Amino acid sequence: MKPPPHTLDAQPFAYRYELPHTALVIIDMQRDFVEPGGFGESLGNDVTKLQSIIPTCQAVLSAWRQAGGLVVHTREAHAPDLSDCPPAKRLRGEPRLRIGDDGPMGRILIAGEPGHQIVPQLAPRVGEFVIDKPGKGAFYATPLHALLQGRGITHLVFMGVTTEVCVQTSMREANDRGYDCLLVEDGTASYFPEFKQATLDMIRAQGAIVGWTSPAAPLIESLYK
Ligand code: C5J
Repeated sequence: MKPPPHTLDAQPFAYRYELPHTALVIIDMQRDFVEPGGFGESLGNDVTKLQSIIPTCQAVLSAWRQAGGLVVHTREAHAPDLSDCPPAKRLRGEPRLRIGDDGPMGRILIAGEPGHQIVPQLAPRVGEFVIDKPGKGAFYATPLHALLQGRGITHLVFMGVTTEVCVQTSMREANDRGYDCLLVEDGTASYFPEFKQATLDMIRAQGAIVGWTSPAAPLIESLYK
């Protein structure tokens, strides 16, 4: 028999999902964005704004794991020879450190370096998927869509950083591929709080044009119903 769908209060209206067909996607909770000395800080950002969501992300991840849901972690990453990093991305602006430069946590945003790792509080477990992505979106030049399709996934719950860059891009990519997406409001952060707020508003406007949003608490509660 099919398990009953979970329902939670969300904006702009209730979000319904079936756990076996839903994946939790945690975007780019990497040391390079969240810890001092990484790419985020080299661009002049205050990384403490991103650190503040770690406890909420841990609570959702723990409940999701306990319920037996599929977990996907993404990391923004480039090959050591930078063959997948367009010059337009590497050379833009005047950062203190560019992608591929040596920093306090190894080469900035390069696969396998310490800064590329997910923060220890949210470290992936065996059996969870870890997707390295060269772009902002989790679907561009990655196997994510095929992987989700292979497992019958139709719904995605998003957390991570940064709200208006990699999270929003990934949600829009997912929406165009037919997934029903929920963004956990207190499980996502931006270096610019006003951009986070604008993104939440944009996503759920016009009858959930990109998807739904809700705080973590109702999502966690729905997992136990
Ligand atoms: C950025 C991201 N901000 N993970 N990456 O360049 O949002």
